[in-house]
Amino acid sequence: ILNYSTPADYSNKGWQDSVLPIGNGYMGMCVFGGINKEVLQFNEKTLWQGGPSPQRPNYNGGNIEGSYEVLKAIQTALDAGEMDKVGKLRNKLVGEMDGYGNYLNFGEVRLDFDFKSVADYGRSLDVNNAIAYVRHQSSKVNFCRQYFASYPDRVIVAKIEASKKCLAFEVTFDNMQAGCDIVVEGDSIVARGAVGDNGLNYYAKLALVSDGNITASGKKLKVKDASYCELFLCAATDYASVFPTYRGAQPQPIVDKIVKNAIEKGFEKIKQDHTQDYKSLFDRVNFDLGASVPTVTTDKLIRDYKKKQNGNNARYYEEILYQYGRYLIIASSRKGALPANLQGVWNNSNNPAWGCDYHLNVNLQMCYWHAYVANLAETAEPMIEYMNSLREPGRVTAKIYHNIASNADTPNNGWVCHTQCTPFGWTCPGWEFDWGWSPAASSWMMQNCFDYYAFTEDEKMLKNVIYPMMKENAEFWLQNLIYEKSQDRWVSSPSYSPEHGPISVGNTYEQEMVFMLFDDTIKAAKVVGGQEEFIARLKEKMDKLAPLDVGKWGQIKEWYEEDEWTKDCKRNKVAYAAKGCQLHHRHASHLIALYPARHITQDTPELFEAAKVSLVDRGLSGKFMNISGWGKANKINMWARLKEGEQAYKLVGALLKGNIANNLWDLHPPFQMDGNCGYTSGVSEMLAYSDGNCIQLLPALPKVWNNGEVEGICARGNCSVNMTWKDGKVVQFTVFSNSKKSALVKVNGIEMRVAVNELVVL
Ligand code: FUC
Repeated sequence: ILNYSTPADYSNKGWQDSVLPIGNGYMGMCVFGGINKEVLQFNEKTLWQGGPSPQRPNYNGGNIEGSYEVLKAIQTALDAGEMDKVGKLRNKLVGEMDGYGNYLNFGEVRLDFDFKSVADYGRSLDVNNAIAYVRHQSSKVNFCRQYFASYPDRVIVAKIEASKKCLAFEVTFDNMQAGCDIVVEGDSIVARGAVGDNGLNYYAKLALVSDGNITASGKKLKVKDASYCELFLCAATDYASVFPTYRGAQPQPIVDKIVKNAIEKGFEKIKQDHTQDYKSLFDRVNFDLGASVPTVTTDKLIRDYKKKQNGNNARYYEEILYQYGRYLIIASSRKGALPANLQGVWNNSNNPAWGCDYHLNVNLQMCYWHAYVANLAETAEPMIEYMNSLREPGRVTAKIYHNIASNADTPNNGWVCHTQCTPFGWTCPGWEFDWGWSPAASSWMMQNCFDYYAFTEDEKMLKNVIYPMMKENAEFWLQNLIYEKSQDRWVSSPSYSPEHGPISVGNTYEQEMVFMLFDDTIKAAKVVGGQEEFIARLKEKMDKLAPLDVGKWGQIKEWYEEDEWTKDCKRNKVAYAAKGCQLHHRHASHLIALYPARHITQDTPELFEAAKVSLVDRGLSGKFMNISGWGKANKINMWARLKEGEQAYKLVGALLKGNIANNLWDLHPPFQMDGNCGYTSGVSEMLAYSDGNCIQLLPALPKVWNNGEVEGICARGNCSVNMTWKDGKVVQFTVFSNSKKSALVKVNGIEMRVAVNELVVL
């Protein structure tokens, strides 16, 4: 439980640092907990500007016709080493800016009270039940507000109670979109309008149920002489994930029905179903480092950790942040809705950082890294469906930028998307080459999708959804790779290591992404069956992708040319800087073969050692503390894969000290949910490593976590694990599976085959 003794400040900073977020995948709400002025800022996932619009009759997902010619010209110039020409052309290989749009703030529900005095104020978020509370006493009366977002009933629910029948407040919608029409209808307030930029119709309804008096006053409802008041909120738009119009049913009838049903069902039953639904996911994992619930508030817990990283409260903070990553994805990613964006579902701005979009050069991937290991595979389904929805627009990009056309004869001839995507089928590169060009980003996402199968072994999902999109993405690459004679490799050209230059041919990131895609696609193809010819085509190119190479100073090269910049087997800072490389860059894209892929393991000792060199090079110094939250979370996962518990733990400390807000949101800054999810996946990786063959227990346990237990973390191959450890050694464990008879486990340095569903005591 997250606890606070003061309300969140009603400001941008207060929103980011202190609000309590709740959500049901469709909608999110941020509770400020103000005493006389309670603000409940809310979102609905589809309320976006951008995309198709009467103002943009030629909307084409940002793709710029004629771009293939630019691609060819850049490839030719790169081949000829004409870097000046490449420099002039690179920013022509881009997509539009107009129509990209961004995620919007829906608005606020505002409650105005008139308390003359306040005592015993407390605000909390019960992560075990996904309910937020605000409690206080005023004039000897106890007041309690509770808030939750129900997925089964698709409503956000609030209940305000008083210990005497004296509850009085006013309620209205506030700070809505420009032009929003707010009307009181009986005991409800409705808000409707259309987004100025694209005409997207939206509608929200807030209904009140109370034992007191409810009266209308302009755009407000006034509640008086009540002992309780329940509020039911639902909002929607006419967005639909349908290419190319992206419009569907009008929201009003849907919302009206949801709210009517909620009122009929009643608060208690909705709460019961909500708790049951939430706990059916959340309760699957228990992570216990032996800490008991601290007496201090959560903000103090965080402050104290900065000074002292040992003791009960430090362990508690590490435990709860682990579960918080699970809480956030359950609240922001449920089947039927769009996947979690950069901020999950929560956004208080109409101009949020990076549009609060789907960023595919690490962020969306990271938001879902913990989904499988932390036993929440269902929450990944919206991400898989979303990626599947990008196939159609992704074919347009494949055609316009890469000359890979799908038509009646070859309907699934290849799809691709680049760094950033929106709900409106935006798959083209960004409007600047250096961050915007990233065809391999689409393939990186395929790893997230294939892992769904690797963990769950759900063949139906693999055959029907995952394999077809992987295959078509691989089909894209079979045609998009070019043969580079001097390297004797099939390469991606041009290539750019995410946000970290220089522009080159066949860099490690792009090559590895394609290699990983082909490798996983072959595995998937074998399960699906009858794909021999396709497998042979993949293998032929795969043999000459050669993604990984060890450079002169013992590192995993990020760029093929790196040896040329190296002198005396040392990283030449000057030469690297001259190429535009930054020391301690937050991305570690050349190490994706280590995590999330598994092409660098202890079975490849030379690469394994080189990965350590590269990761150290990315920094563990004081300076390094300044990098983004997700950058640190990324490296927890990587150090865990290198079986270096102490190094991984340094990053845990750096993240928890430097990038976690009072409400436990990860701060890039600003708030980005990837760092929360990446932390949870990183801790899971420290506790268990699986490759589908063997499950290694405690591969990277730091000393401070010498005693503990975990229940329900998942392993590839449809297994989950419970284990207890003492003094750094596993003392008992069970591997659970409903489809296997036995499992190979590496525990305390020994490999053993054990029967599943049986307790093994060591
Ligand atoms: C990537 C990162 C940035 C930021 C953005 C949303 O481009 O390099 O740091 O997280 O995504």
